[in-house]
Amino acid sequence: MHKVLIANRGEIALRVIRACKELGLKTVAVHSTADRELMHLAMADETVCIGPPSATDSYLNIPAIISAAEVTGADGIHPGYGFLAENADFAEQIENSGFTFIGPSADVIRLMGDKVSAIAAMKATGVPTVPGSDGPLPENDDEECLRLGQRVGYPVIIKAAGGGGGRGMRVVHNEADLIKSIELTRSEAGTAFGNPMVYLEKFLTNPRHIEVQILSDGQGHAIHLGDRDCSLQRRHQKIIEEAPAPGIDEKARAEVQARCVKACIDLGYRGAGTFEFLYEDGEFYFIEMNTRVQVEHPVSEMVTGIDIVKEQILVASGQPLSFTQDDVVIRGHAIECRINAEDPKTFMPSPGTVTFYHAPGGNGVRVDSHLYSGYKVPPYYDSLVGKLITYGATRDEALARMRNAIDELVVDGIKTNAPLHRELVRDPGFCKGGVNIHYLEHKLGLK
Ligand code: MV4
Repeated sequence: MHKVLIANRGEIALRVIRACKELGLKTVAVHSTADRELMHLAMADETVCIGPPSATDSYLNIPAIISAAEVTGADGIHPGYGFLAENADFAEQIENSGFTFIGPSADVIRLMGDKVSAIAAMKATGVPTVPGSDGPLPENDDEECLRLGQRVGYPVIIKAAGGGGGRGMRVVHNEADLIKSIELTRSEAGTAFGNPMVYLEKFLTNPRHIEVQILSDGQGHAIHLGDRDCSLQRRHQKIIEEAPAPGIDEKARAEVQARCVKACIDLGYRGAGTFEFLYEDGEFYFIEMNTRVQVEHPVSEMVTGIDIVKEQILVASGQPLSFTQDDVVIRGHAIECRINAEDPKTFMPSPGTVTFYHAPGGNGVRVDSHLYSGYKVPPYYDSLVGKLITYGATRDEALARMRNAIDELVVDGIKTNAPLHRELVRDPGFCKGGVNIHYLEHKLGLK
């Protein structure tokens, strides 16, 4: 691979271009007409405008992106996260056009995109799953659905096979509501995902959201980079993540990490990936796999010293992993605060011009952000404008550094959620560690 096209924008485009430059690779930045002022365009060897502000016509426009690769002679395409990162057709068209998709094969993306097939694959390889229907619910067989509900025990959750990330699901508290909930979820799923298939799981009432980061070369070598706790969230938007997850049962942790590595080998997985679990009463339950680099990947990089984006590029270019599990040591603790351009009280987006920007610094502080003084945050895309990551020998040290860092951050001209972070990193519950997925919504009075 010699030239990488970055099919994304914002902080992740900047993150990818930095990795490419470290590896001595040429870069192509593609952008919409609303994104001419993005910082990484100035760092790229070439830039190509691929369409108007609407993401549908630019960052989601597959022919425009492949054409940009053709005219610039790029040979690799990095999708970042969001947009086309988990679109199997995109990966397939890239490979069929003779380029390298920096990610897993289209087949694996498709397998994991369908949550029913993903869960079946995990069961087959020995990754622990949530007790449930283990397959799609039958259409027109209410008796069988009621039997399944009874066997699993209430409450249950109905999920769409085509959903994920919190889309297309419904909790059912008793038998009387089961059939109509299934039909509602099925009908919504057909409309939203073009796939009416639904499945059933036991509903875990107070779980934590723990995920395992893996790297795999598709040549028989796979490793894990430990876990992350992403429980602090609001409406399925993560706010703070950390690595390693605090207070996890060590036996269960070692077991689930080993199962994830085995799954990568069994799947022939190539690239970076994340196994998402619910963790309750000392046990892990697989819910989904993400086949992309994630927003929160830096906390795993900080505690392992491994550059996940560089490794993605290296394994995509056919190189075997250059280190083994024994080389991976989880050392210290890292915390990430997502900085969003939004009102800290209403969570409404707050685009506009950043009149002054000052990034924090100091020992163990990392800032992944495309902000600069004078940058205008466009209203068309996700409101994430940066990530503040701190590292420490202990969780308390990482937290103390985060309190300083978030206090030092200055973003004038737009509203950001920094005031919320300043409160959260001093919240006794969060500081203690191990809060569940409902903690933030309860604290905000949403539940
Ligand atoms: C669940 C669950 C409880 N029990 N599945 C939400 C996002 C999607 N990835 C899966 N989700 C959940 N699945 C069972 N069987 C609770 C959630 C859930 C959740 C999960 C992770 C992080 C935040 C969440 C917020 C609400 C619900």
